[in-house]
Amino acid sequence: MSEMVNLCINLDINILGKRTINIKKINASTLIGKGTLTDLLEEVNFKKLTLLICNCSLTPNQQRNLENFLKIKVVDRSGIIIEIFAKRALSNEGKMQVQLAELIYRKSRLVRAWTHLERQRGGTSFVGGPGELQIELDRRLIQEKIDKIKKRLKNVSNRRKIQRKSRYKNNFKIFALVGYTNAGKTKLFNTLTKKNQKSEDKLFATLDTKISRVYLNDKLTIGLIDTVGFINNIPTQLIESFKATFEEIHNADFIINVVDINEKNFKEKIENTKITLNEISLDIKKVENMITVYNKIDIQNKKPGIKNNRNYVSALMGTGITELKNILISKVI
Ligand SMILES: Nc1nc2c(ncn2[C@@H]2O[C@H](COP(=O)(O)OP(=O)(O)OP(=O)(O)O)[C@@H](O)[C@H]2O)c(=O)[nH]1
Ligand SMILES: [Mg+2]
Repeated sequence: MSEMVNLCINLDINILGKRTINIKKINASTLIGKGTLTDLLEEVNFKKLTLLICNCSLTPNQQRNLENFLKIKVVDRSGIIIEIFAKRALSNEGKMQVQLAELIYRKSRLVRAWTHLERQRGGTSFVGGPGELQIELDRRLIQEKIDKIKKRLKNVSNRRKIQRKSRYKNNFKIFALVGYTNAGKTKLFNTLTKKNQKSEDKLFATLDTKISRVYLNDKLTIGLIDTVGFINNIPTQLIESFKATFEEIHNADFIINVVDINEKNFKEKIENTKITLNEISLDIKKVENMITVYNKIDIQNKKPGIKNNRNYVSALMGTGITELKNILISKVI
């Protein structure tokens, strides 16, 4: 629940109520049973709610039926995450990838998804969708748009391949930073590369991949990649549309998983990162060889350096970085 609350805060959504509903038997058409649904309707009317967010995956049918019954906009976890990505995308490539995810999400839904585009248009009523005929037309248009964007993204991917080839000519070993959103990947990237990429206390601050050199010592140089962060159960639409971004992770020689040690469930997050890497079909050997970096130790006043085979660092304070560099050196020589 707290993660969903955080996602909502990142979208400036004013949360007026939270509820955990234990579902004994999933209702195929509305997810939750009639009794709970009637209670919800009362709450919606009483509090004059305008949006219901379900922290789970809804089928297009369930979403539509819930909207029709409650007469408010209903959105699921995937919809919310895609919405944040849409808010964050700045580069052309990022925008294209998010738009593709949105279109794939919308294609299967009879109702219009709750997208940033809709809000920009200044629409006041999110209730219901267009008539059936209009929906068919929309679907065809959506498919056409999907095909178009996919084609353009293919060009991006080809361009990336050429860039990567020239990198290999330089005989560079490449390390990719991965891990949960907000773990401090970009901060660590900045510390190691002496760059100044935007590192902020918000979810999915980074959507675009950056690569830069790290001088490990007088002789050794590596390439370091900073990329989009993960979250538990990334919507499949995003995985599909961020292919070009994930290709960079595939082409890295080594993976560094950045973990915020202050998170209560940081161990779970390490596992979730591994699951996501499997979902994007990363070579299992690279996952097994992954270097895990425990970041933000300054908050707990923990000692930097290596203890029990763990790298403790503070990307913010720059502590534990020499030890981490030594680990990276040991991987490349
Ligand atoms: N106290 C402390 N804060 C840190 C440290 N590293 C990063 N942060 C802060 O944590 C927040 C997130 O850092 P980012 O570097 O943007 O995290 P990220 O993993 O790149 O996040 P995404 O791009 O969203 O995936 C920022 O406010 C950073 O200043 C650290 O070592 N100590
Ligand atoms: Mg980042």
